[in-house]
Amino acid sequence: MNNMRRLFSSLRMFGLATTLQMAVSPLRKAYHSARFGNPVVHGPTLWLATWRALRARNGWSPLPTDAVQPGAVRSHEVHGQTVIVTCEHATIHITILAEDLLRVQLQRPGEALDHFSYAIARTDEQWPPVAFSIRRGEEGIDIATARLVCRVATTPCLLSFHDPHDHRLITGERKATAWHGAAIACSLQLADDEHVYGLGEKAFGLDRRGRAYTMWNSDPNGAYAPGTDPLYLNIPFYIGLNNRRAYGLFFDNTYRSRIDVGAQAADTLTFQAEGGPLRYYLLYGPRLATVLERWSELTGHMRLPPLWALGYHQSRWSYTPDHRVRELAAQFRQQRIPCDTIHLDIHYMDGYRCFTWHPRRFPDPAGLISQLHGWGFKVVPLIDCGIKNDCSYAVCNDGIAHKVFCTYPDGTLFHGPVWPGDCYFPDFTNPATRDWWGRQYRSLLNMGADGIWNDMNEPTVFGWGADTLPDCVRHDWEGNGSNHAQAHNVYGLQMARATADGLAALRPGRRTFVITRSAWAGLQRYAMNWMGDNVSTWEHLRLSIPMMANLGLCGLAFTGPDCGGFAGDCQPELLTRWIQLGVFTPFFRNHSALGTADQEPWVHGEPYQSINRRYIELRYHLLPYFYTTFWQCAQSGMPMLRPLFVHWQEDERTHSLDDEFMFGDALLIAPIGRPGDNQRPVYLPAGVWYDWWTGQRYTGAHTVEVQAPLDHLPIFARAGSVVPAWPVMQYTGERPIDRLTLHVFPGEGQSVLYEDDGETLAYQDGAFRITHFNLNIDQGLLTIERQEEGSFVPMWADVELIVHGVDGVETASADGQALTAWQYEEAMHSLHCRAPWAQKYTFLFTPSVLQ
Ligand code: MIG
Repeated sequence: MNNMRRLFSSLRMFGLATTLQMAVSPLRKAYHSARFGNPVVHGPTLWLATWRALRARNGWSPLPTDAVQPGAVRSHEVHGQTVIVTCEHATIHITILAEDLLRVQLQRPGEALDHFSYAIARTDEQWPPVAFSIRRGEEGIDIATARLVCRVATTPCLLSFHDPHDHRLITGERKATAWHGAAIACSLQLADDEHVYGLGEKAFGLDRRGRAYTMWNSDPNGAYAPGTDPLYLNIPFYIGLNNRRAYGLFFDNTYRSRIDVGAQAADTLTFQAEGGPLRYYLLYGPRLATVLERWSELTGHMRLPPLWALGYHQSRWSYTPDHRVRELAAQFRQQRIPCDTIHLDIHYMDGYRCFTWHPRRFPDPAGLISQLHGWGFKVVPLIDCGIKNDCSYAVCNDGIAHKVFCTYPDGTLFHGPVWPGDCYFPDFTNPATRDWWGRQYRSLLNMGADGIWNDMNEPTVFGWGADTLPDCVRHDWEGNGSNHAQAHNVYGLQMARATADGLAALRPGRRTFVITRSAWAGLQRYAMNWMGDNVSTWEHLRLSIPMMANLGLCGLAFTGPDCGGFAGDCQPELLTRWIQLGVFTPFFRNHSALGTADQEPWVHGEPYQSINRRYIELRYHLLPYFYTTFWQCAQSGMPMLRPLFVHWQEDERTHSLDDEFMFGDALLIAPIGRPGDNQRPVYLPAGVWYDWWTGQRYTGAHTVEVQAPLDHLPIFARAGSVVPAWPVMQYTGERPIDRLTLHVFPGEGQSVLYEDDGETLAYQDGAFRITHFNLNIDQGLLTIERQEEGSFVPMWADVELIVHGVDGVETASADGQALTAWQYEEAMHSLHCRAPWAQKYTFLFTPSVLQ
């Protein structure tokens, strides 16, 4: 029944040719299976489906009882930063990379020791050596840095990790590290009240505890539902919050694997992989911010995107033909709804051939793009990874000539159906292929494309059910040779890398914008992702918050869902609430599937249209603040969108809270996620808070009930912060920006503003400006002191101060000069005044006002 439905919808969506391809694909697979063995993974489809279903139902079975373990410790020796522990059946290498960062790697007899990983950005030599000591105590061998102790119990060998005060962080489970054939497993104990976060893109709530997850990048074959696992992007990195102390653990293994977070046994976390090394990195806090910072050093800092990427993006599958794209662009400007970027989905191509344009639908792409540029838009076309097997298609022929495509072990090319029909798949683990791929973008860039959207790169091959390349397919793996079982999970990561590096080479000096659906740990140093095919439902709106939060904790902070939902028709109220949330998602793109109702911000008329406009305008108003949060993330790995426990780690009430979040240091956002709701409870953590809209003050550490009619998104600002803003513009290139607005929330605290040209790499050579604000309040006297570093000169000349939550001022000054031209806004309880860019501002309030 399901298959019939799928057949029908595929006939409608991909056309006859592709559907036929799909139909013959099982036969081809059966043939290859007979020829190359490995029936489990690319065997006949029925076999495969049964196997999948069984596996899904039963979960993975643990390694058999005769699995081998390291056994008792025989001896240990130190080699540079590594302690080598020799056990009866294997050797364990414990490398001290930093005081709070260790790598543990198991070496089985006959196994070469290999640290290579696509996730890791920093080689061992790039970590400055740190001191450590080795003590033999009663409980085993203690390998201690100033911040972390790794205790090796000796009979049998068992690792545990402690802080310097001997608080236990984690302990290996007895009989924990084991292997059987190629499969490996490693178990750790979870504390009773321990929370577990991370693991990449998972369609579940914030805390990962109590479930088992599969790590195998997959297209769920149409939209996913809450609870669908796995999805497109998996990262075997988790953060444990154990007794309020945070640590991170990265299982650096790309094979099909599973992480059981207390599902089988409530107090055990087990990582199990079908192959590859048993290697993990341990990152110790105890502050979460420290773990995030180390993680970003280990896997690489986020690339600073161009400013326009922070604007509003509009997409659909697909805006076609060209005049529809023009009409769309014109609508935005006529409606005066800000928008920076239009995405072009697959129909712009000629028969889904990457790097081509459809001759009738898009006869003059360069002309179209230059017109859109003239209106201030950027254009981001989609490129899939499958290259159509077609002897009249230059990219295909060139790829064959350059040997860039993946092959079976006997050297014949792997091919399988995707949108264009039968396709070849570039091997992105080959540096030469990545270069070749990067060069393919030349024509798109010459026509004016501003960024690139990579899709289907799990990689997905059509079959009956989501499918991919067989395990036996060969990969170059940087010249070392490997197969798809190992390369699968990094395929999307390496494609995004090839794309980003290609763009950077073609446009030196300019920042790149690459969006990808699939990836693995470390993506942030090349590109960003969106969260795939969701659905236009309230459930999906709510789900997107913990999904983004956990991706951010894994280093992939620049992310977002399809705003308004991909599959299904979006109802007016849902779209408006989703746009309100979208303002505070790092990636703000409205996208919708083929055949769904229009979803642009104006389609539902009033009152929705005006509210939608007002909120998209708020995004543009706050761009300097957003941009600063991106810069902070690029510096220190602190995500833009943060679950509350990132700042209030000690407050247990934040540990599972996933319907509100912080955006940056100053703003707490509490979206409305249910139909008809016009109020909601909001938990405000310790401290003083201001309602963004009314200036009302709240004392935190409790829950408040907030009114939220359709035009109201609850936003709270932390006392003691400065939120920088600009006048609203239609697109980020609209110039000049003549004024900087500083939203001031009285209290004590520090804030920062980061500025640069938003486009080039000149900031890497010092062309930036960082402004620090220091707020103080003393008996009604509010002082804002400012310090700056860097040489960048912004284009605004004028400053406006808006002091929130006050009822009147006695005197105000800028560098000692009285400020007189101030206005009072009754509804907002705020004071507005123009001022010079001074070193110090003071406001003396009527004493009763700020208590
Ligand atoms: O199999 O390019 O997730 O955003 O619109 C569907 C068409 C292929 C999947 C992407 C979606 C995109 C669609 N693509």
